[in-house]
Amino acid sequence: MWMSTVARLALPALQRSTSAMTRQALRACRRPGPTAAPLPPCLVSLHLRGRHTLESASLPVSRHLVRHVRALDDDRQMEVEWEDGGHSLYPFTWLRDNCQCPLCTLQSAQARTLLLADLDIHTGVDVVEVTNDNKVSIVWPDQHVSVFDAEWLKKRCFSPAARLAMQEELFLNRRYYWDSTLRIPSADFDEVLRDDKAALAWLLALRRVGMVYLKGAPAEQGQVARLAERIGYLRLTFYGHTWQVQDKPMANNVAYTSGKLSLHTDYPALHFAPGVQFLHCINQAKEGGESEVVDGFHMAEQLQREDPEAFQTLTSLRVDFTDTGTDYCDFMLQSKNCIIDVDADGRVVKINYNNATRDSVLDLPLHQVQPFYRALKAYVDIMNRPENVVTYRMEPGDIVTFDNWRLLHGRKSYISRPERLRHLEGCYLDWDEVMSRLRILRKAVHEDL
Ligand code: OGA
Ligand code: NM2
Ligand code: ZN
Ligand code: ZN
Repeated sequence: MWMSTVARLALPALQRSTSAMTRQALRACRRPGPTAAPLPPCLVSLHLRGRHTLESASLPVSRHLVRHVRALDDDRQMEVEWEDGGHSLYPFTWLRDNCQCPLCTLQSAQARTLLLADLDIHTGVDVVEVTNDNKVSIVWPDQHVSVFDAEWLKKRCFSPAARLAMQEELFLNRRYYWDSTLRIPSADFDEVLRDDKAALAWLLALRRVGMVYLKGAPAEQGQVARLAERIGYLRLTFYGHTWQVQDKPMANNVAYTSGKLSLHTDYPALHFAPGVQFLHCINQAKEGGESEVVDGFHMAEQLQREDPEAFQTLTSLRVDFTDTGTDYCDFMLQSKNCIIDVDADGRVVKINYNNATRDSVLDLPLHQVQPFYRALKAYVDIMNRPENVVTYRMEPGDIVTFDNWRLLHGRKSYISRPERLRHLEGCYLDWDEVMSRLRILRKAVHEDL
């Protein structure tokens, strides 16, 4: 059913705008819908929801025809007039820099061989014209010739709308924020390993929603590594390639006890914390050990609205984190991170917070200490509101995959029984590798359609 419906359902979406797709997928996550019977109510199957996530995988297919080109010599730009009446402007310098000919590009690597030393950033043009196969040809003053594909040019249009569309296609930065009413997207472990469409739906939801639940994995070690290999490679840390979350004597981390873990992101003691985390339940405790998650980006947005001063504090003050011990090898980490990282445009991009590894060294002037605690408390109080927290209980064979830059996760304390040890196996990946696989899968699925 999945295989047959996906093409039919996804193709009409190619005409729809990205924002419409985004809204639809957002609704899909919040709205209760028809779910497969065996799933707990907090999970929503990606089989049924797949079309919503796959829609955002759609790549534009329309063919853009060039009506006319002309050189605007005074501005050193080339203007393209499209058949639909639209116009695009391309600076001469950029066009010369991005000549696609075999002299300027190593075709086998799709990489530039033209040296910046050899680029005249004040170049003019001799001739610009449309070829009869819908390409744009430019003859440069030194008689070098560049030929540009119309579709290639269209995608690289410098208008704000085109740039926005291109960046969204590349990075999928638009997220769906959620609260306790989230029905966690879920998929079948084997299907994600086997089927490209299922894998794509998984990674799209992981990016958009921040979390996907996989069911049906064997309850034995090695499964998170298989899943990481489906993407590329995992991220090695001092806790090993994969790591065993168990109640251990002389634990080198609070996670390796039976105690409660308050909402946290993993590894703020690193300046570049792992972007993605997989946790596989091999054995669950009889009493306790339930999991909790919140959408850290959504919580940051709420904090910004309710308490802008606290938001300002947490996005500007750098906090010390520390982690010392021995595992994969011995380690003595120190980091300085803002609790909430924002980009140059003020958008939240990463949460760094684990109360266990927050250092007693606090490199702040005396007068900022109390305001810092007040701000942190305000953020944590918002996170802990019941209307924001999603609670679930992992059972053997379940794997939770989530955005460790965005979600904060925790677990309730549990009663440790040596004869039936609670056991999760985990590993990390980084977003670059996950997004790389997502783009490849999207291209493959798109070409298939
Ligand atoms: C961890 C962690 C969750 C759990 O190991 O960092 O968050 O359920 N574990 O044990
Ligand atoms: N491990 C120990 O920030 C942290 O200490 C998270 C979690 C790998 C499960 C480390
Ligand atoms: Zn060239
Ligand atoms: Zn954790």
